[in-house]
Amino acid sequence: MPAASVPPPAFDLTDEVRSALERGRAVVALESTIISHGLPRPDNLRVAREVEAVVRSHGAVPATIALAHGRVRIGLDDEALAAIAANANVVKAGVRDIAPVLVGGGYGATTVASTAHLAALAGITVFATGGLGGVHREAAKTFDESADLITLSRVGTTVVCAGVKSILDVPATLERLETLGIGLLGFGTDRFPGFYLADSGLRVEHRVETAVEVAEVMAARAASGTQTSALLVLNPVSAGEQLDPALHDRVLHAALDAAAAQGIRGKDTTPYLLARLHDATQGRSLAVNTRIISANAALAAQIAVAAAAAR
Ligand code: PSU
Ligand code: MN
Repeated sequence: MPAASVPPPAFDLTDEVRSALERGRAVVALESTIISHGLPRPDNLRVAREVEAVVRSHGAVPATIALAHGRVRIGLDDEALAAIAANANVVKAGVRDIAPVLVGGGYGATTVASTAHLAALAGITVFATGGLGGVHREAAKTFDESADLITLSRVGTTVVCAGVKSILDVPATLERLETLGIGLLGFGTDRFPGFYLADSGLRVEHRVETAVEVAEVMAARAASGTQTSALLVLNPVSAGEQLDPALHDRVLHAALDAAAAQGIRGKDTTPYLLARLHDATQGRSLAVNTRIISANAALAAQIAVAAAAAR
């Protein structure tokens, strides 16, 4: 569906994104928390630019989403992208943070949740990221469950990801995805991907092989009125490119212990753990993370092109 609705008044779409949406062309939403909080400087700016280039090279228009100077920006120019990447004061903005950050007038980087929310309002149906937030380990005690999950139960966006971050309790997250009615499609796999790892050890029921099949499922969701919650397209890193599982387990446990010892909590938890992993693996987890994001951006662009052709 092209943008049937007019975006709310605080939205600024770039001319390129607006024109693509008006013509029913392929657009891919991209989040900005991954740039500001998920990846270390200065690699983050390079990756953000590369991911936009990957989307373009597959025939779609990238729309990186962020908050800047009181406006919701759908599509960023290079100046805004560089500011989000360089500025240490950028707020990690979930859905509930959007309004206060707009009033504050500074920069806000949107998470999976707030990006999916804003993309849907702008009329963008396909979104690419690395790994989703979910249920944290020890959540039974801390109640730490990412707001990504509840938001994805409320918007019909198709989200291409490598599963949920492996720092989480993956089986518990899968149960919550089922409860919340969030759709899962394995892309060329029957296994739920493990973010840095090709396989989390869990199964996915539905599998597709091509972007055209994903577009068919999107159309069937619209036709059956089941587009009220998100569709996750699960795109695993290959076994050859994954982080060594033994290394992954070792550094993750050290990072979890360090987070507990330092009393890290709330929305600082995920950026802290990712940064510890990037340090402890001498950048190997960063390389895998970067590869995941690029591969997901490429697939999201192909899906957006197939969905646009089907309209
Ligand atoms: N995936 C990544 N890197 C990230 C994130 C996801 O590869 O930095 C971010 C996303 O923005 C996601 C957020 O929405 O982490 C989840 O944070 P929390 O667990 O605090 O909800
Ligand atoms: Mn949390």
